[in-house]
Amino acid sequence: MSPRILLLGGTNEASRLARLLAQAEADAVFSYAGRTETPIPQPLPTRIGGFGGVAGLAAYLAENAITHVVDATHPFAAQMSRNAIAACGQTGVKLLALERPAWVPGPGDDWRELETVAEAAAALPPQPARIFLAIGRQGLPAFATRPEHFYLLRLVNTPGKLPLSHAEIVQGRGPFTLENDLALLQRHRIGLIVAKNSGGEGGRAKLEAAKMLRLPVTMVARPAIPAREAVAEPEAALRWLHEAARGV
Ligand code: 3Y8
Ligand code: NAP
Repeated sequence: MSPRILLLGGTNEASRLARLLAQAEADAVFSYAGRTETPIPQPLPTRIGGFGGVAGLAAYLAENAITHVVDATHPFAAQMSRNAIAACGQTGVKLLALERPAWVPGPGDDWRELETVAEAAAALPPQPARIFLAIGRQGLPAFATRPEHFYLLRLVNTPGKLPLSHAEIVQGRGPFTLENDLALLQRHRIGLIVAKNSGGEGGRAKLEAAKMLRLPVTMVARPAIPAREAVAEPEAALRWLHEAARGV
């Protein structure tokens, strides 16, 4: 029986795998959480919204006769990944993570690596600074305790009320370019960047720009996710699915 695939998306790699699966005319469904107003359309049948925890995901797998799950969610989407491990464990559905490697500092990078967003807020400099808070929307409340700084925020959708008083928002979905991020940092006279160690190419430009402008970066480490079979490239995930189709 050919695999019926659930692809948990929301990253550049997930979109690349979706194109490969569509070209292969695979029996696959793409899944978004529904975090943004108009997510990029995908070349696969797409569902949007949570499943309802582990039980909801297990039920979805059974009701849709899913045989293989590829978790290509973002490294900070740890709850979704934990739920996928649990639900696939309960139902016997095969699970593969498509997860890009973390960024590592190189020559010329001035990084301070911290474990959590809260630690990053606590570690901000004592004197007022102009900070590019490039972590999206969900982590912002941690910085409400540091109102003395100016924050430049880049958000996919402009939200309602912000927990930060001294802040300016630019709207952006990414992938971002070096030219764009250099201009952004210079235009807003940024002195420090706070980023999540997401890996991949879509959010890397700000780090290249920081290196060129000799700006320090506070890098927040990924949350821990329990061990699971994983590959780093969409092509390897496709090979895994082809082998599954041959029953190997
Ligand atoms: C809803 C789907 C693709 C996917 C593109 C990648 C690249 C551009 C870089 C900065 C950092 C940030 C943020 C970011 C990047 C890609 C990728 C990536 C970072 C979309 C998307 C969805 C989301 C959700 C959104 C979060 C937010 C995080 C913005 C679509 C565009 C900061 C993460 O307002 C909100 O609630 C937004 C929430 C989760 C993190 C946060 O906590 O706020 N992504 N991002 C997905 C869903 O509903 O399931 O709208 O089209 C996807 C992408 N975002 O197909 O090429 O592969 O990483 N996304 C971070 O990495 O730090 C921006 O500005 O420099
Ligand atoms: P999360 O905190 O790990 O997940 C919270 C809940 O959101 C999950 O328990 C699940 O709800 C639902 N969910 C998450 N991803 C889903 C998906 N792809 N399909 C269906 N439901 C999903 O997730 P998050 O960090 O908010 O990320 C949400 C989405 O944004 C993911 O697709 C992720 O790939 C993408 N994204 C996140 C980041 C980031 O920085 N966190 C960056 C770029 C893209 P139920 O429990 O109800 O099933």
